[in-house]
Amino acid sequence: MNIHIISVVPELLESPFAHSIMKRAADKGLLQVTVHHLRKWAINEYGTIDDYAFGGGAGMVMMCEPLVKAIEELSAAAPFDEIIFFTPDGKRFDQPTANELSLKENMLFICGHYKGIDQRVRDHFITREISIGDYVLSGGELAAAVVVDAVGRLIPGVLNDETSALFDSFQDNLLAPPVYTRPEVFRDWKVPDVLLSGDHKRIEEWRYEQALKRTQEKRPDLLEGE
Ligand code: 6GU
Repeated sequence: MNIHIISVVPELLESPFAHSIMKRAADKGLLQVTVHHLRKWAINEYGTIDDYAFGGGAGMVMMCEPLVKAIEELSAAAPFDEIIFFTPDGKRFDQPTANELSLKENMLFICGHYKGIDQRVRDHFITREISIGDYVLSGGELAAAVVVDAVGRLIPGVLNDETSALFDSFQDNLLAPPVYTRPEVFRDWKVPDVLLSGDHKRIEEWRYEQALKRTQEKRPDLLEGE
């Protein structure tokens, strides 16, 4: 999978993909993330990429020309399956969306800043608008990093044990059950007996009950659609 990201603060996108599972995905050739600085397509030698909003009001708007030039130049190399704009007024990102995006080959992510981007870019080029939650970030970069991580780990071969993504919280609308590791007793807190029983059927039943209980307690909204 190829993901291109257009940003005015590309430094924010250096570290998130350089470690751990995202690094392994890159090293294995399964996920390539390329970050482009929007200034490269600035309208003048001063690096201008934004301007005042027509109609007035505080805040700058990212201009059509740099964005459209960037989109057209990058699309010419290989057409994009999706051109996604990160914005707090987008559709809330969730696991089904991550699953869907994990099937794409070539995507372009555009990170907004300031008061957003000229609406004409949204109208004519953007295939999907994503928000990562109901709060405002200072730019789309951290949101884009969240989506790259959530999507990247679903690409077959990225996780060591491919089944492990199947048991993630949310994949079945349930939160994951509690987990424990050695020692069996820490202070006087003991690991539940069933997990030490070696009885895999009982263990699976226990895990399912716990997942259900946790979901009822913490996120009853996840069960309501059932
Ligand atoms: Cl995608 N962008 C910004 N700026 N703020 C957000 C967001 C995105 N998602 C939630 N808040």
